[in-house]
Amino acid sequence: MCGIMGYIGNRQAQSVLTNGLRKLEYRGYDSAGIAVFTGETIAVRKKTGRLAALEQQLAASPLHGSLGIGHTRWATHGRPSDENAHPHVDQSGKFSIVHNGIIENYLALKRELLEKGVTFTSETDTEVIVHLLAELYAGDLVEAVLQLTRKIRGAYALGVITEHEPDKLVAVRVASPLIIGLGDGENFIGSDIPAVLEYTRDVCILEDGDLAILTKDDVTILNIDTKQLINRERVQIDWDQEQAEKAGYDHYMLKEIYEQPRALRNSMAGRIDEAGKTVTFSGLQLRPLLNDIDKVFIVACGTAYHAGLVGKHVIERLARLPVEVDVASEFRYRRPLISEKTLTIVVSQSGETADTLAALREAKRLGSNVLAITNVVGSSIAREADRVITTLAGPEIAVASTKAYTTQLLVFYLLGIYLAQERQTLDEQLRIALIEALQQLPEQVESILANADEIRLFAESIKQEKSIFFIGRGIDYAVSLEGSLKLKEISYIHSEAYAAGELKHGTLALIEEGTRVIALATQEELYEKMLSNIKEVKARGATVLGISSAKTIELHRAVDEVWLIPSTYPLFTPILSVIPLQLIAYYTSLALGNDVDKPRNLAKSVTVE
Ligand code: HGA
Repeated sequence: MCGIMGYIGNRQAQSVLTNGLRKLEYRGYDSAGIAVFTGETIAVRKKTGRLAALEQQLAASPLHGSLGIGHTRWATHGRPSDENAHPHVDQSGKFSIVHNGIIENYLALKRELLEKGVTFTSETDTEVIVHLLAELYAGDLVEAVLQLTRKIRGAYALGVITEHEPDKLVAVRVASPLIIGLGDGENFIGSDIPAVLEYTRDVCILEDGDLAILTKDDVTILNIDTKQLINRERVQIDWDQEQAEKAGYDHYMLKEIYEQPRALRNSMAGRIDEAGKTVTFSGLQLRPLLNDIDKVFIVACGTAYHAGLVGKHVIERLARLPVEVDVASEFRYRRPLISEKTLTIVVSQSGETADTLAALREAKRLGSNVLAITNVVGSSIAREADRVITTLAGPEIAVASTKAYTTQLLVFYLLGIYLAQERQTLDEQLRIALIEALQQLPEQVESILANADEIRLFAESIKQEKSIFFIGRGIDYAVSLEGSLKLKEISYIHSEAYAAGELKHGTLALIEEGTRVIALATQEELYEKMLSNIKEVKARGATVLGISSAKTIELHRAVDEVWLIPSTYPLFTPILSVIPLQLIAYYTSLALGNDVDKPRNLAKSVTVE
C-alpha cells in the first residue's frame, strides 16, 4: 500500500500533489507528506494522520515550486509519526524520496551507514534509500539511482528528486505498482491511475525493473539491469474521475454496495451467448489451459479468499473437478502439491496483493498454469498470469470490499459453467436454466437493496454487542465467513463465523442468554440440518436472525426474525445472501460513528507481505 504522487511541469506542485494524494488515500492514511523544490532548496512538509492534517499545515506555510513528490503512508516499518512519514531526505537535505514497499536488507544497510556516521531521523526501512542515494551520487542522478537498485533488495516503487538536478524526476518500479501520467509540458507519477486523471488521460504503466526519467517535456524509460531504453505503450483511460468518486452517497462503501447490480451486469456482458445457452470467454483462449487438468487450486486473501471458498463449491459441483482453496500467505510457504496438471486460480481485486502475487509466482514455478481473476487491468497479477478474467466492477475505493466480492462470485459461476461445458459434466437443459438464473441475479440484488431500511434498525440493535455469531452450512458457511469479516473490519465488533454443525464441538459453550446469531439457511438440501442447529443455539438463549429464501413456517417459528431473499439456484444464493450482511456491517459501523471507508489499522490493496 502507500500512495506515491510526483509532478514536474509549470503548475504549482503543492496542489497537484495533494489532489493526487487524495485519490490515493485509500492506499494508506497513517501520515502524508510532500517535498517541493522551491527554486533553491527542497522543502518538506509532513504530518501524522490524514491528508487533511497536512493540508492544514500547507495552508499555514505553503510550498512554491513546480517539481515535487508526495506520499500517503500505510506503515510497515516504524509507527505512524511525523518523523516516519515520507518524503525522507538525506543529511544534506539535497535529495528526497518517497517509497512504497519494503526494503528487506535495510538493517544491514543501516548498520553500514551508521558506521560511516550517518544520522537517521526515522525508524523506517525507507530512510536507508535516501542516505545511500546521497552517498552514491557523483553528478548523475540516474546513474546513482541505478547503482542504488543494485544495493537494495525487496519491493519498491520510488519517486526521487534532487536539487542538484531540478529539471528531472526519477521513478523506479520493482514489485510495487507505479504509473506515469503524460501531460503537455508536464508529467506525473502515481501509484494508481485515479491520481493523475484530473490532469491527463494518457498514462503508461511501468513494469518491474523500469526506471523512468521525467522532465517537463519528456519521459524516458530504461531497464535497471540492462540500461536499455524501453518503449512502454501509451494507454488512453476512458473511465472518468466521477466514476471513482462518491456520486452522492455518504460513503464509498454504500455507493459500491448499490453499484452491485450494474457491476454484475457489466461482468456478465459478452460472456453469455445471445441465445443464453453457453458461456464464452471470447479472446481468452482458456481451452489450452484446461487440457489434462486434474485439480484446481484457488489462492487468494481476505474477501477474495471467501469468494474462492464459494468457487470451490461451484467448480466441484458443476465441473466435477477437485478444488483446493488456500490463503495466499499460507500457500506460498507450505510447499503446495501442484503440477502441470493443476490449474491455479488467483483472485485479487487490486491485482497487486503481494501474497497473492507471490503465490502466483510459486504456482508458475511449480509448473502450473495460472488464471487470474482481478478487477484491475494492467495490474501485476493480471500481467503475470497466463490468462486473466476481469471483474468489471469499476474502481473499488472503500477498504471493505463489496462489489469486487460479488463480481468475483459471478466470475466463478461463469467459469464453473464454462468448465462444465468443456468437460461435458452438465446436462444442457440444466446449463441453460443456470444461465437464465444467473441473468436474473442483478435484478434480484436490486430488490434486496430496495428494502434496506429494516437493516438500519437491526444494526442499531447490535451495535453494543461484544460478539456476534454467523452460522451456516455448505456454501452458506462460506458466506458467513464473509459476513463476519465485513462486520469485524468496519464495526470492530468481534464476530465468529462457524460451520453450523461444528458449533457443538466446542464453540457452543460461548452461546448464552441474549447472544446474537445470524443464521444463513438458503440451502434446501441442508435446510432441516440447519434448523436443528438454530434450535441448538436458541435452546442456549441466543437471539437469532435467519436469512433464507424458504418461506416455511418452521423457520419463522425457530428464529426471532427472518429476512427473506429471492429464490435462485442453491449455488447462486451467496450473491444474494451477502447483500444484507454487507449492509449490516455498513450500518453498524455508521451507528458506531466509525470511519466506514477507512477502518482503523487497514488499507486497500495490500501490496506488502
Ligand atoms: N516501508 C515503508 C513504506 C510502507 C509501504 O509501502 N506500505 O505499503 C514505510 O513503512 O514507511
